[in-house]
Amino acid sequence: MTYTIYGAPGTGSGIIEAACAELGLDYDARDIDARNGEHMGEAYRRLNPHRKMPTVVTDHGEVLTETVAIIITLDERHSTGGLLPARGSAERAQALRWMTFMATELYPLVEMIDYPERFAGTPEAASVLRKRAEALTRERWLVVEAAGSGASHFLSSGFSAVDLYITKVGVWTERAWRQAHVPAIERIITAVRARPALERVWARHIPR
Ligand SMILES: N[C@@H](CCC(=O)N[C@@H](CS)C(=O)NCC(=O)O)C(=O)O
Repeated sequence: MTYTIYGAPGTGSGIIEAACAELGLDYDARDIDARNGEHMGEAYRRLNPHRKMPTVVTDHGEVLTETVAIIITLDERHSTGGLLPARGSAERAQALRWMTFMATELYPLVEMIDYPERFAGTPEAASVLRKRAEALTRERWLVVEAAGSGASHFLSSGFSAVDLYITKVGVWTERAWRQAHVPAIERIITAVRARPALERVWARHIPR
């Protein structure tokens, strides 16, 4: 099985490339020219009507979107890979809880920071909204910080896809702020960036 991952360097498609790399799966990262709006074009819309990245297409032609759903699907289909704790376990419940928190409470703020004009009627309102979204992002990272194990992985049971999620979404918040205010998150990011299986992914997705 080869997974085709549509995305772009620096975007959330890095989470899925990292998940595939950790599982040792074949994947083909297809970069979209997002800076020039290729994801807004007709060809990509036919693939993903919501026009967000990533979109994953399987060999069978299945289309998968939504980072958390893709991670859970990969884990279900390749459960020996250790992406998530065992089904039904308390640790898995916490993994799903906190990945969903990041996907629904943190990730959407990125769109408000990057494209405030989509949500606000005037340039002034857009500027206020962006600042508010930046402040809320920091507040919500503090919530994640307090919930983790404190070690270099979020779950007390060890490395999981939660750490991949934290790393990719976390690097969108300023490093100096992370170092000063969320040291446990920073420890996770450092550890995940050093994982040998992920070297190729981070070289594309996280600028030094
Ligand atoms: N809920 C989606 C969010 C995906 C998302 O917002 N992706 C960003 C890139 S990191 C995107 O496609 N942005 C393009 C845009 O908003 O125009 C997921 O979890 O996959």
